[in-house]
Amino acid sequence: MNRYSIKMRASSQEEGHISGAEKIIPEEELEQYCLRLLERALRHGKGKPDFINIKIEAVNEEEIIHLPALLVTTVETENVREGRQAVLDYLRKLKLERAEEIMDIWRQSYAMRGAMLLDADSLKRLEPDRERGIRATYMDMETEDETKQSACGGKNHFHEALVLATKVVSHPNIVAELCISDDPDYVTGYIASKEFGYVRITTLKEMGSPNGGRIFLFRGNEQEKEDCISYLQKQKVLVHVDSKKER
Ligand code: PML
Ligand code: MG
Repeated sequence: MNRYSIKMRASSQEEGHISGAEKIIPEEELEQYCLRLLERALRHGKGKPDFINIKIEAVNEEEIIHLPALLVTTVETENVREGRQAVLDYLRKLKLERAEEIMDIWRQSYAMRGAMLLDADSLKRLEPDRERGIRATYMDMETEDETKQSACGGKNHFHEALVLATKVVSHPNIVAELCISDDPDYVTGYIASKEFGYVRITTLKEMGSPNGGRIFLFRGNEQEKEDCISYLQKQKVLVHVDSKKER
């Protein structure tokens, strides 16, 4: 099957980044998805873009890695204090000795465009460009049902994040990923790891706050760091979601 990667990003002088999305789809769905991503760029709540970029690249089937989605669990929390405590507990379960410091460093990722790549033990920052960070990209979801359709029209925070987290934590040197959305009206975030899967935490920030960011916690040597960054930014991944397994 011939496939294409499509990436859309939209911005305006006034707002900066407005919207971004990506898909890896069969050739026969290319026109339909281009249109949907264009609609998504034009109808975003953050405002009207004055710049929209749609990039389309052919993808060979042999280049794609197929991964099963991480198992999903949800921790219901009443407020931000409980939510952050839940993340801290998981960091401790993952035997990360400097868990509290990681929680503090997370704030530094709010101003970044991509994610922070942090050494899980020394807490040294490993991104080559600290402002840009690391952007995990070239990934999409494969599913047999209509979930995919609904996920493409408007933004489906959960499915897009599950795909990204599955790609990220599947790398042998990634210990965990932490994420808070930067969307002001989206307060659910997560901690993902091979050991505990994708753990949604229902309250990680106050409603209305634009502060969000990601940390990829890494453990390995210099060569493994280079390989990991290359995997995150270039490897094409399709994540197979079985909607019956979502809890
Ligand atoms: C984002 O806005 O890109 C992050 C979304 C986090 C989704 C968390 C969830 O609902 O599981
Ligand atoms: Mg966002």
